Amino acid sequence: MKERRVALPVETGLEGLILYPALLDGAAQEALLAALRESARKAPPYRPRMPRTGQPWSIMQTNFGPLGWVSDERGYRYEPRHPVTGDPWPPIPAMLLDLWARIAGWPAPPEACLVNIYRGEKAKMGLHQDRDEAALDAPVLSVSLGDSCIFRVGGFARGDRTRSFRLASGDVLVLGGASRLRFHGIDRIIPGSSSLIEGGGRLNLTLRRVTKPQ
Ligand code: MD6
Ligand code: FE
Repeated sequence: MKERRVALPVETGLEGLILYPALLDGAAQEALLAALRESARKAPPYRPRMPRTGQPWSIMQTNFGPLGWVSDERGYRYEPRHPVTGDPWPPIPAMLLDLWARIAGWPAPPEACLVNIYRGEKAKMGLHQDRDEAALDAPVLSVSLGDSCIFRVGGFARGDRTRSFRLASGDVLVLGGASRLRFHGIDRIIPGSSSLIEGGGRLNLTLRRVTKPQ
């Protein structure tokens, strides 16, 4: 995948939380979007539900890779198959595996690529920790496409002080090291901030190592 030659990480002030603004240029964003659309034909987006209550989320999701992260009445977990079609998830697109190899600083490939799909003004994601992975020493690498969002990050307890910043199309965020278990979430999407996705909206891809490498 073609990326900007100079991709300097921005100091976020939080150790292990690294932002690469516009790491993917316009052409790379278009190419990635095309690859995602192709793969998503085999793994159609579905609406996850909250554990216990079954309340539907405001966003849609799908996954690529040997494992996919799912949420429903039975809880949060990784599954090898799509909850609606019952098929294995399609492979993680090669350009995302390349990005992981270059940026994650982790010796084994990712096993899961969770796709979050935000459409409309009500789409958001509450404060959460990513902690369903056995390989908690591996970072989570996130790629944003389409409309910008307000990303909020806090501490290690839900009530800790938080701060927020924007994530724009092509930005890559690494949540690792001392920040791996920080609470974080998406307050809202900023409509009309990108023309990448027809009709607006935002996609976020999170690449994760789930199992500990042998
Ligand atoms: C999102 N991102 O950007 C949601 N998790 O739509 C996440 O939950 C996230 O951006 C772990 C690491 C990076 C992230
Ligand atoms: Fe997360």
